[in-house]
Order: sequence, then structure tokens, then C-alpha cells
Amino acid sequence: MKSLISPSLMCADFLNLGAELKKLEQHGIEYLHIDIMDGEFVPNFQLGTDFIKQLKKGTSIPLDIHMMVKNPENKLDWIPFGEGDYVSVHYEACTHLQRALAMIHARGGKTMLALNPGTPLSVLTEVLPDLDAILVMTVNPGFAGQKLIPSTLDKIRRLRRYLDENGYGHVEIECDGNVSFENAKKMREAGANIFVAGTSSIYAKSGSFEENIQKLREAIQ
Ligand code: S6P
Ligand code: MG
Repeated sequence: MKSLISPSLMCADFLNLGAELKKLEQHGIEYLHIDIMDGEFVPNFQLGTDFIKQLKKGTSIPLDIHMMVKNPENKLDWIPFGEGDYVSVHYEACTHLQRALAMIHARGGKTMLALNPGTPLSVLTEVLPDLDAILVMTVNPGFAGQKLIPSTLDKIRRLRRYLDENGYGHVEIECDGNVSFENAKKMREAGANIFVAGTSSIYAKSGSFEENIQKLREAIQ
């Protein structure tokens, strides 16, 4: 499966966003990761619907919308996603999970189910046929700049093996949280193929934006 990069825009320089988007396009970046936080499912507040509308006018890079929102099935109508955009909802946040997934597909979106580090893979069984991807959270959701929870690497490995052995080889695995250059390589080896890039990689202060993008590409080859 091809490795894809999804920069986490909550880590971007908002005063310079237009120029950053151009650079991401020039580098063939595959997705834009948009964290929506409701202050209830997670303590923090993050990006909103008007921001997404503006973004869609300014770029053609597909979106990867990560809803850290309680009962997202009641909020999906407000989210401006379209054909080919990924929308992830959290298993832990959904009362009516299958309904949420069906709503995403009905609008041409691609479904991704997010699992907190403490949530076992066994919860996937009933909804696997409804999924295009699974988001393995490698930190507890809510904040950028956290440290990798090491057990999540083996979780990715077990998930990739299970999907491949059970007829779900087409289902992608995204990882989100402390995807540093070093960790990204391990996540790739474990079987992830979509990498959320935040303060640990492309927005790291250690290198220029361009150098960091290049370095992440090399790490996940
Ligand atoms: C965290 C959020 C993530 C962060 C990303 C930041 O709740 O879902 O998408 O934005 O993890 O990256 P980093 O490298 O600072 O962990
Ligand atoms: Mg996220």
C-alpha cells in the first residue's frame, strides 16, 4: 500500500497558511488532516466548519477530517466534506456508529473509524464491511506535542495482519500522534500507510518546512 502524508493543520502557521498550502501542493501531499474538537469528547477546542469551507476554496488536496466529537452522527450535516474526503469518527464517541458511517458514505465521503489507545481491536468486528480505513491513535486524543504510547505499534501490526488475513486488505491504516521521523518508520514497518504529520515531523522547528516534508517522505518509503 502506498504511503500517504496528512499534515495536521492545527499545527500550521495560520498567518502563513496560504503559502504553506502551496508548498504542500507542490510536494504532492495527499491529504490535509483537520482536527475538530468539541471540548467534551476531548477537553480541547479545535478547528471549525467555516475554516473547512474556506480551506476547500483554497486547495484541491482531499481532506482527512478527524472528528473528536461526541455523537458525531448528530453533527455530520454541519461538516463540509465531499466526494473523496476521509471523515473519521471515534468508536468511543458514537451511540449510533453504523448510522454515522452510512451518513459519510451517502455523501461520497470515505469512512475511517478512530480508536483511542485503550480501545481494543475487537470492537471493529461488526463494522469492518463499512470501513475504508482505521485510525489508530498513537497518543490519547486532544493535544499536539505528546509522546507515543509504545503499545500502539504492536496494535498497528496486529491490525494489519488481521485485515490482510480476513479479506480486508484494501482497508487503510492511519496513525496519529507523535509521528516523528523515527516513529513513522516503525509505524510503516508495522503496517500503517497514512501518516498524520504534526509538530514531531513537518512542523518541527529543527528543519525547514521543505526539509521536513522530504525527511518524512524518506522515512515512510
Ligand atoms: C491529537 C490530534 C492530532 C494532532 C497531532 C499533532 O488529538 O488528533 O491530529 O494534531 O498528533 O502531531 P504531533 O506530532 O504534535 O503529535
Ligand atoms: Mg488528529
